[in-house]
Amino acid sequence: MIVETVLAILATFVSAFWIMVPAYVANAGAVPFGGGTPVDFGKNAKDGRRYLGDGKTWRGLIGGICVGVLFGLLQIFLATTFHWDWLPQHTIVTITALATGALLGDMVKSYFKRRSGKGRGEKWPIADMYDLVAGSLVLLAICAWPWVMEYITIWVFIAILIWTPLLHRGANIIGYLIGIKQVPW
Ligand code: CTP
Ligand code: MG
Ligand code: K
Repeated sequence: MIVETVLAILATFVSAFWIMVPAYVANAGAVPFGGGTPVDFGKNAKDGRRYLGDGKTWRGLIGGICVGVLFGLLQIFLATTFHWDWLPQHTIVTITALATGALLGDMVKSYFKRRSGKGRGEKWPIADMYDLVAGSLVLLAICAWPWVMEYITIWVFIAILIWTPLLHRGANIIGYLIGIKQVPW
């Protein structure tokens, strides 16, 4: 009984992580690729502040999506080769939606962050990490609703909410230490 419960909880956390790998990798992958032309081409909105700011670049966007999808392809390869049938079975559609949605959510976040007067890289606690969760899951729901219904239970969703701050904190500290991120958050 206790063993089964522990295994079920573990499986929930592993499934949540497995689902989110393309999104987490895309988000982190944008950092080393970042630089060059900003997505908003340096333009200001009517309030005189940038639409998105210099932290959102085409290279980061495209590069991040590509590594996210690449990791997703690796997951599909591993799951099919080794018959990891108990894990959520990713498809080309789910990994692409998750990777793309993560970075679209991040840009929507930056749009509102600029409107609220916060500068590039300035801390904006909850929004700075759940932007990628909201973006990736919304796009996933749009592109693969039956898949979401099959794999994302309320418990998996809660596990995603728990994983996110842990991984976000860890990844940002690593990025800061190896010098590809300006601030440790
Ligand atoms: N990055 C990028 N393009 C993106 C997303 C991120 O080039 N679409 C790069 C930028 O170099 C950015 C870094 O990854 O500075 C960290 O990403 P993030 O924390 O999302 O951006 P911030 O610099 O904090 O900008 P903002 O305040 O707009 O969130
Ligand atoms: Mg930031
Ligand atoms: K972010």
